[in-house]
Amino acid sequence: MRYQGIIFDLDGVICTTDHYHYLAWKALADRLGIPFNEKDNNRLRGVSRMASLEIILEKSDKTYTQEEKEAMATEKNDTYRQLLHQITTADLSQEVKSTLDQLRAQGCKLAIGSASKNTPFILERLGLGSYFDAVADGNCVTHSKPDPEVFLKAAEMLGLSPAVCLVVEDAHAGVEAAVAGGFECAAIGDAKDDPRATHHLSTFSDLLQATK
Ligand code: B16
Ligand code: MG
Repeated sequence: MRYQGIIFDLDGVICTTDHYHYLAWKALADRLGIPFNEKDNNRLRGVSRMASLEIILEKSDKTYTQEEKEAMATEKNDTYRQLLHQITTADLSQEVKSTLDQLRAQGCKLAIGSASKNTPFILERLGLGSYFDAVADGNCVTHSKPDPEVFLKAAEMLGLSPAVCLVVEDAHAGVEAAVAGGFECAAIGDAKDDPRATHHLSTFSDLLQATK
């Protein structure tokens, strides 16, 4: 086994909550009269809630106070949390669960490294509430991706150095964070062709080959 630990991004890697993020930001943007489409949404991958809001407001001709921005972020999160209630254990794909189980059976420690403050709730909905050996998320970091803090925290929780861990990411900001932290990275989805990644996964189960 090439790695002792694997740190997974959540949104866009373990599950497809990225579409719910899009719907919730879209509802806010529509209300504010700001253009926002799926392509704009790709810029928000792996980016923290407040940083995402700043990106959306780039297309607004109004300026808002910090208080107004915080109210907007709360409005988006309330919509997002409502949508998250639709998630059930059926939203965890068989491919993802079986790949995780096989990696664990090979002796690999498994962790989450996500920017999302909703990570515990999402893992619970997916039936993965106590599955991972460590969970580092938006609640325990002060710097968001592309800063490596969340992955360094996850590695520390696993008791492993970055050199023996692999990070799996769907966001360019996440690939950048992994490399900055001294991790090798497997890129999937939107970030699949990122040249900074060591492995380029067409599908989640390609990890079994990449980690051999
Ligand atoms: P929340 P990840 C990230 O999750 C999402 O990709 C990003 O779109 C979101 O803004 C961020 O979490 C914060 O999420 O508002 O739930 O705290 O990809 O790092 O798992
Ligand atoms: Mg992601």
